[in-house]
Amino acid sequence: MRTQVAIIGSGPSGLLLGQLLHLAGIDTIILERRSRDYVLGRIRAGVLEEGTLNLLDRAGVSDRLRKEGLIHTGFDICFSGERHRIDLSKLTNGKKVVVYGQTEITRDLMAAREASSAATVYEALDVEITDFDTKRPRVGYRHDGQTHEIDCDFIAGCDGFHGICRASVPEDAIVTYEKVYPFGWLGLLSETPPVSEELIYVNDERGFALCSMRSPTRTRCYVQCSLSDTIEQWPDDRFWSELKGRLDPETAATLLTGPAIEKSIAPLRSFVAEPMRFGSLLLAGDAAHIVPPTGAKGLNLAASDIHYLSAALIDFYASGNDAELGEYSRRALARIWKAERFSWWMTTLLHQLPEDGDISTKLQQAELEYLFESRAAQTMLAENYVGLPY
Ligand code: RFL
Ligand code: PHB
Repeated sequence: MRTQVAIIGSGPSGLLLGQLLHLAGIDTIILERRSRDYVLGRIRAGVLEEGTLNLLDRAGVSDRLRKEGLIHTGFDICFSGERHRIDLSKLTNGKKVVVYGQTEITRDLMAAREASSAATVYEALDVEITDFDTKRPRVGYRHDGQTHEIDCDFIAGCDGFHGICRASVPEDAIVTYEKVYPFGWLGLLSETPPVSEELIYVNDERGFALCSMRSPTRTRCYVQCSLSDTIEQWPDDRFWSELKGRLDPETAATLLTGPAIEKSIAPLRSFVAEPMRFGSLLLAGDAAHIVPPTGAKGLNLAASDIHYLSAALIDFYASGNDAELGEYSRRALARIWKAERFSWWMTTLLHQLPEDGDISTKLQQAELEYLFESRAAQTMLAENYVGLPY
């Protein structure tokens, strides 16, 4: 088999790259280890920056998003029993974010791909990439009990944090930076109306909490939990009473609870791999970097990588020279590090960090008080939350 760009992974990065390249007349094959339903069943991100929305417009997959997405012009931070609103639009000249689940974006992108003639292989096993230090890289995999091989010009490593693409790069060619946080997020999705029209981020002595949503009838909430906790230790009742305990009493009193449709624990990590290009192999999204979810940046960073990468590949096929591809890693990383900083800052501001001692509690309190008093501090938060320019 032969294609121009072999894309490994059908998460948002791989699907969006496939769609933008398809619109530019570039041939791709997507190889995905899991089934289509498994990919659609993963509940993850919910908050989209304007840059991500514009890119989805350009990809021609935003009809439903523009109809059903919930426009948010601010959010609350709850601290010491009081809610403080961060007015994103006022602080950023009218910018906003849109709440629309990653699952729905994935569904829209999959539908667009199925409507095109582009190939996707689900349940592609033992994917292996070779010769990416040459101009004729190859990808091998197993499907339906048979082995297959693809010859291509480029391999796009969109296979997430645990994928094989980054892991295939020789150790001496890559530098990684990592911080693992000593706590996790327990997330619960339920068919209940959100407690508030906007998101509420909570810093409480019992730990961080977040009240988010997927629609006017669907709630997504998180509580900071211990890394050793298991889902079995968190029946729905315990989750809801813990969340209520972390919210201010007025909000807690209006919280409607219901059975979990989905519940999962996610570890928190900051991670960057440099560079993002190794000859004919190009990494994008979670394959190259991870942010803790507090700043709602993971999916948005995947989208901005694809903005730079798709433009560089399209330029390569139009001009025949790879100058733009040579700039991909530098351009993407400049934005990635700023999002890493912001996500680390939001995480440190809002979680309980007992291992850092009492001083961290006092510093956090001072930082939050300064934030609530200072328009300059709120502007820093708002312009990062709505997304820095591409
Ligand atoms: P994905 O989505 O992990 O997709 C990678 C795909 O590659 C496949 N794969 C392989 N395929 C073939 N061969 C192999 N060897 C393979 N190994 C893996 C996988 O099955 C998968 O389908 O990476 P991608 O596309 O880069 O997208 C990244 C985003 O999914 C991620 O950054 C966000 O979900 C992060 N995130 C959030 N981001 C936001 O922008 N806003 C948010 O509000 C937000 N909230 C979150 C989040 C992530 C969370 N978790 C659980 C990690 C909330 C949570 C709880
Ligand atoms: C979500 O709705 O899943 C969500 C929202 C905001 C975040 C993280 C996750 O910061």
